[in-house]
Amino acid sequence: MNPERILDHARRRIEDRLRKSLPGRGSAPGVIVRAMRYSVLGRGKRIRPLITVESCRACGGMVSQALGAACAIEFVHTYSLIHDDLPAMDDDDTRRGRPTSHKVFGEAIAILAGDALLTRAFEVVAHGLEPDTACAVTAEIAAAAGAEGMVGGQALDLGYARGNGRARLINRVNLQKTARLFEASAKVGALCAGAGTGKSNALARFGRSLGLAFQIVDDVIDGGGYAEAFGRSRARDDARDLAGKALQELAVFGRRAATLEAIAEGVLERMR
Ligand code: GRG
Repeated sequence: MNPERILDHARRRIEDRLRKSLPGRGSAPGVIVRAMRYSVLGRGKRIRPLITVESCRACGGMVSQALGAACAIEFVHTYSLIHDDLPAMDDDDTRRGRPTSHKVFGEAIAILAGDALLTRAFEVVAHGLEPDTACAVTAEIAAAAGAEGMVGGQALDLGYARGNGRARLINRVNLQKTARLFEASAKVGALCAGAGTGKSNALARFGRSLGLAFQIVDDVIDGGGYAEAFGRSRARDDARDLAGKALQELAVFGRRAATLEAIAEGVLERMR
């Protein structure tokens, strides 16, 4: 099978597991269940969970070993999107091609749906993995999502930064807000496969560089952030360099990393 077909197949398995990992109707107040399902089951690219399952395969594991953790990461990502869209943050009306959660369910329910997704993520990890793996995966996802990761990056992005030059600040925001969760996505795949530290660290570096490239590409498409600060041309070059750096980390995995290579190439493809 070529990498694109493997990724299509993995994406279908992720969609299926996401659906099954969300609370069902009747298990919680209906409006919370509907709001959680509405945001997660929208049209997301699923790049983070794909990185997780393919990192697991690159280390010799099977997709099934990493599916639960991959869904947990997508839940954390979706929670961050719901909260980012709120009037107190970016105040966005649309997300994934349809009205944002707070436009449909109101602000209070959007906040609670985000909270419930964040906690569901850790429930899925706790129930789906061996205790030692669950513990390591929990620590990695929590660190990437918390104050030293995504939440801190968001705070910096909202203007709560001190003593940083503009360039340094943008790089820090991109690292914490976006790249840390990519790094965790790759590392968690390695953990689920039971990989040693050499492979796990190589994948973490792959995820971090790819996450930085992903954010710059996003800024090139939107014309904001990195592209606004440094100009589109430099932003494009830097995104290519970072994706190249990510690809170099895959050399030790040989053909087993062909789908991760395709994911990295797909990130650059978005800016063409
Ligand atoms: C509210 C704690 C908190 C954090 C918010 C993720 C985030 C931090 C904000 C979202 C806005 C933004 C531009 C984030 C940078 C990362 C990014 C490009 C997110 C969008 O990810 P995609 O393109 O989205 O993978 P889909 O919908 O495809 O999953």
